[in-house]
Amino acid sequence: MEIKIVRQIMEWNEDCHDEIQTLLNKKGIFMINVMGSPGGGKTSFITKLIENLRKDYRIGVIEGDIAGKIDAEKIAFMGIPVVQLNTEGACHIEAMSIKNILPEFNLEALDILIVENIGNLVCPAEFQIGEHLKVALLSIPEGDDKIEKYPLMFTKADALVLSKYDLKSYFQFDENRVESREKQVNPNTQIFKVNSITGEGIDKFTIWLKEEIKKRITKAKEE
Ligand SMILES: Nc1nc2c(ncn2[C@@H]2O[C@H](COP(=O)(O)OP(=O)(O)OP(=O)(O)O)[C@@H](O)[C@H]2O)c(=O)[nH]1
Ligand SMILES: [Mg+2]
Repeated sequence: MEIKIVRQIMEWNEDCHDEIQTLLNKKGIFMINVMGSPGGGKTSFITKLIENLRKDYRIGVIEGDIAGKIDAEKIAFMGIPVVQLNTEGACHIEAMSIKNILPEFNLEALDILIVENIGNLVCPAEFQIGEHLKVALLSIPEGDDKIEKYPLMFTKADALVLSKYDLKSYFQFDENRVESREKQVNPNTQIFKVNSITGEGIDKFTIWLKEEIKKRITKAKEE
């Protein structure tokens, strides 16, 4: 079976990922790729995370959507620099798009760049976009079988955020099933339980993220 075209795109994309990382490392910017299903709670999670981080870090956001600027408007409303990327049909963001968008930001005035990927559990997992960290959201109403059905997303994730955790009592969601499956596909993934309406659980994620950023800075100094 021929998969040439896909392979070429992946190789090309991989180069671009490295190029972006080199630039971001030079500027001291930490990039986070937030992925998950449509409506899984990505924007809500990002806004709560920004509230926690903004006193210590200068944050920028790239909002990925197939169309429109609804999410970018929510971020702009917070006074955070944001660019909306419309993929016009593509189900994931590619590194080249990020590279093209970076000049839209004042990179000297950024510590963290958060990218909200296109709502999809499949394609975004396949493409590196220059990020230092991948966060996968799985909301309670989506069901506890998603790691088995969409393993790549959860294999690649550095953090698994169980979002809409406040809805747990309304759904037959077996948390142990999710946790044990995640351990099988990626024993290094950190699991967090959050309610992005009240902000419950975001503090724990923030503490972990700050540690990851520190580790990256130490590593960059050694390089
Ligand atoms: N109860 C509850 N609702 C939530 C939570 N997080 C998000 N929601 C709701 O879920 C809906 C979708 O949230 P968004 O944050 O827009 O989800 P998204 O993943 O950014 O959606 P797309 O960008 O369209 O893929 C909204 O109505 C939110 O208010 C949560 O933790 N608990
Ligand atoms: Mg969104």
